[in-house]
Amino acid sequence: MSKVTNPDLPLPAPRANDAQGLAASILEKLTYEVGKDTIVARPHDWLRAISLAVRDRIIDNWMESTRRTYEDGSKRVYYLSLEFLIGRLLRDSISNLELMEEINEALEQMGVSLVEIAQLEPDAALGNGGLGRLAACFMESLATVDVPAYGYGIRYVNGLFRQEIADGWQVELPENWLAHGNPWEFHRRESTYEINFGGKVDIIEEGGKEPRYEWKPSERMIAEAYDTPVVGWRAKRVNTLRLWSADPIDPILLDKFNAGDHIGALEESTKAETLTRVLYPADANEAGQELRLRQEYFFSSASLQDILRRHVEQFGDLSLLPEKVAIHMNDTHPSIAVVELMRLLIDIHGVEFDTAWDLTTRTFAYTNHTLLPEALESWPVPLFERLFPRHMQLVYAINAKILLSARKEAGTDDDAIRQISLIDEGGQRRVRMGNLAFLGSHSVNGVSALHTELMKDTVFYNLHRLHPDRINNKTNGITPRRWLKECNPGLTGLIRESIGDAFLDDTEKLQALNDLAEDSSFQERFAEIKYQNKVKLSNLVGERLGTRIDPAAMFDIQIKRIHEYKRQLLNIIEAIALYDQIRSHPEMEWVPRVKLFAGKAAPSYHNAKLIIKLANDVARVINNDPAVRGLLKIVFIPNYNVSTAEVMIPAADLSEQISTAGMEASGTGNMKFALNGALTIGTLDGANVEMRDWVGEENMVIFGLTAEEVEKARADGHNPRQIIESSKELSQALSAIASGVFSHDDPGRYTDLIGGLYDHDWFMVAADFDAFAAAQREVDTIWNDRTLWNVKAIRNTARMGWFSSDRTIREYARDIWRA
Ligand code: B1H
Repeated sequence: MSKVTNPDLPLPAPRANDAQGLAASILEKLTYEVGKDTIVARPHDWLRAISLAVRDRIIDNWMESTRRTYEDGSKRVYYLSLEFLIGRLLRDSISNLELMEEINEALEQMGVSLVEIAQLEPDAALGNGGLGRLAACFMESLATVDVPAYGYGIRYVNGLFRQEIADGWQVELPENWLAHGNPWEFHRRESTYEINFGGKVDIIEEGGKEPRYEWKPSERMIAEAYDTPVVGWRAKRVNTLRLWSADPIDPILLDKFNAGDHIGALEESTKAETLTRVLYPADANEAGQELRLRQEYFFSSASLQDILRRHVEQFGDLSLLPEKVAIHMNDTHPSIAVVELMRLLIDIHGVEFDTAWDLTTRTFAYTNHTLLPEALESWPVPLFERLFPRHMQLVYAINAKILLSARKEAGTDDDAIRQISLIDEGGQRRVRMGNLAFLGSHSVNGVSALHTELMKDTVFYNLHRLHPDRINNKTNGITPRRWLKECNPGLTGLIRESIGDAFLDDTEKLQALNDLAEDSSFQERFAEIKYQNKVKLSNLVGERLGTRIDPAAMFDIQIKRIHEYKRQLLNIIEAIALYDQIRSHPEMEWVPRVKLFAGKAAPSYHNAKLIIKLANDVARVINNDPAVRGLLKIVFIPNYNVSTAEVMIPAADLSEQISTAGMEASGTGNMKFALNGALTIGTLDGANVEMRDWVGEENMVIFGLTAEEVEKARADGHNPRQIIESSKELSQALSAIASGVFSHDDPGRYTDLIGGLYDHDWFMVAADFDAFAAAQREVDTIWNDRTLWNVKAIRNTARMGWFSSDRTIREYARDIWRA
């Protein structure tokens, strides 16, 4: 085995990074890799050639980083995530390599426009929303802060569905990001592992200290690796994102084929291909089907086998595992990895049970991303046992060990034991993945201060009492490269000119902008850049929807997954109330507003899809009413994704972060908007609370019930009907929706949706309505004093530096991974 570095063979000389060298490279790629002459090359050919030339520069750093990690014997971090919402990579890579000017110069010589070509790159949407995008920001920050790390996930052939809006309804279409090939990835045909399912367990040795078991699976397949290099800011380090694809062991069963069973002959192929075919489109809601559990095990097992192989090759000794390896579980989706590591240590490497448990818990850490009960994963025991008979045994063994020691703790009554158990015994017996992740880890973190405190009081109440040091907070962050430097070059240019470049390496240096907030010429330039970004967004809306919007109006934006707790409905109802007000008081001076929405609904989430339809119904009526022309417009932009966000966020004046307090774990869109100089209208939920602490209460518009008040209102059985009847504006708006004013073609369309507000109003839409409407009028007042608005906007940008994912990753590295 000569896998480790061979000092006799140095790395090749790095590629030239000047415009001349880059131009030559691109031409060479176009000719020899794409096989096209410049005369006939199409835009997609250029995209491939440019990407490959850029990739070469990444590889130079990649090899160097990987060698360095081997030589230093450093600890590696492994980030296991079922989602990586990476978006486009070309501009990000060029920017992090600091080659933007050189590439532009090279392409100019060849008459090619980078802006146009870069638009052709598909948006890699291997994630649903915040959780997947966080994983992508973390990968970039890990490389930036120089932590040796691997991301592990699934190479879905079809990422998150493409959303079209047909007659106002969401329609889901397959997404095909690999249609033109993927220039960034390397297929590692040699990095394959066998992944098994089903079958039975035999005892193979009973005499020793512990009996030994052998799993005899009934189904087998192969996991194959695809590697994508992830380059950090200024190319300090390049890490690897390793995505697994499933393959059959026998692509074709020849005996079946020869017997005339042509379909049956491909059965194994189909089974394997199905496994890594599509991403489940569930965001913070149930995805509980057998195929999902198979996906979770498939990528967990492949990743662990890969991690152990690398560790044993380099260090030999498994007792060193917690010192050299940190495995992080992004939510409970990979939590079966806890049991898989136990199985590999015990059954394959012959480690004793108690030692294996000690190594496992010292190696794993877990992040919780939601408290919503419908998103807490658990699997029926019969299903778990059928797919993973050996793991089921181990779950029982772990559970016995844990409950036995929990019993000894003072204050652990039967009820506490029931809650701590890995098995939910109420009704159909289920394996609780949250408890498994918690107990299998030495660290369990929440994603904002509020969320972390709520974790201790709610879902993990008893586990926290048992392990009071385990839960800790790591407030989310966003990468300032993609979410400021690349998406908002205008603002970035102004900041560099004004306070220098230091903020590019340390976003907290943005604080220097505070001194310029009152400077009128700086305010003007800041506002002009915002205006230009709004022109760009207006053009996009014009092109995609044929709707004209005025960049001089206030751009009020809510973009995120559609979910009742995120309360797009509250926002729409308030828009209707405003519409009524404008019509009844045309003599008043209304602030011209464009309210923009975008976001996808889980295909099976009835109310979320109805809310999309409502937004479109309301938009049609309002946008066609001459009475409010120029004062109010509603726009729903279809197919929200990372690339759309990159255009919308820099163009926002107002950021809507209005979830029911206590329900949004953190939010990260909230951070992106504020960093780009939008004011937030929001509840005291998730990371909004910490944003208020940083940017100052006077620079945000906070409204509504607190998490505590929501809990109390629910416990006391609040009376939404009474609340609605006592608010004239609200009851008028609700009656209009419920009676079919916006749905003449189907007047009863919204009866149930609105009825729910009268009956229970679980999400406190009615309860928060008046406060929200008042907050919106406060926003209008600030807008009317444009200097005041600009000062607040600048202070937002100046004070958001702490929310960089570099800071978050440094905290993880220091407190959790010790890397
Ligand atoms: C978040 C999810 C999520 N929390 C289940 N939970 C999924 C749950 O496919 N599934 O089954 C997919 C996603 N996503 C989000 O994580 C939170 O709602 C946000 O508040 C948070 O900012 C984000 C990142 O921490």
